[in-house]
Amino acid sequence: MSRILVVAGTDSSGGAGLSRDVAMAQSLGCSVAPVVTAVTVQTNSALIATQPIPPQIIADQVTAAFDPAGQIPRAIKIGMIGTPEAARSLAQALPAQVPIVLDPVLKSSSGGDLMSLEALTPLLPKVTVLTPNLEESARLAGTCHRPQDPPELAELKMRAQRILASGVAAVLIKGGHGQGTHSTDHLFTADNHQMFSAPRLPRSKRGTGCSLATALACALAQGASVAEACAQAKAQMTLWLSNPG
Ligand code: PXL
Repeated sequence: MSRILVVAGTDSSGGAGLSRDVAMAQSLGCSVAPVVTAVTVQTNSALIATQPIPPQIIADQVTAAFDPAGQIPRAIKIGMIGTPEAARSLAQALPAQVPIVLDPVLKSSSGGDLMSLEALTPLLPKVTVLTPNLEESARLAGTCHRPQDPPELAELKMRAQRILASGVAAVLIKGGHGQGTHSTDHLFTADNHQMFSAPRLPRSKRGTGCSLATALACALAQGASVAEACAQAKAQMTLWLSNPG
């Protein structure tokens, strides 16, 4: 069984965050080394409180997870980081050779801010795949987000170029919050663009972003290329969203 490292906040409602990541990884045959960055108090409709974990404790959890006497994680998924200090501490503690999927969760799906753009900056040059939704891609690229007016391909390319300039190796801009009969994710690297499309389902679930990034990390840990991992994770999300519950 492959193992992944999951760096995330907890969500007391169970709808998103670390417990969602663990459930998805286990359903895909991966075990998890969990690194807690923050405890959040949430219901499905509100973010009530956030308590960050001290940066040194975050770094120590990472170091312990890579103890050579244990099973070494083959990929890393990062969700809520919390503070810029936590991000700097993580940037130092994370090993260089293990692929990293970073979901830039700026807002909670229950409402409220989870972290600032500033908290991401130290980690971006280490990231293998960054997975923003449309709104996050606009914020990362410093442009406007208009939910009623989904971006054209040229706009997505411009956002991807700006995001790639921050040092990430690839960016997957997710189309789940867009419009149209299909939900299309766009994978950009410095010299390539690929699309992953699936029929848009008539329902949404909290924790979809967490689950997709975790499914990507599991596929990378199991030896898939970045493009194969995006295709597998998209198929997995369609299955997951089709199931009630
Ligand atoms: O789905 C993004 C996410 C990540 N981490 C925590 C969250 C959420 C969304 O609500 O609460 C802790």
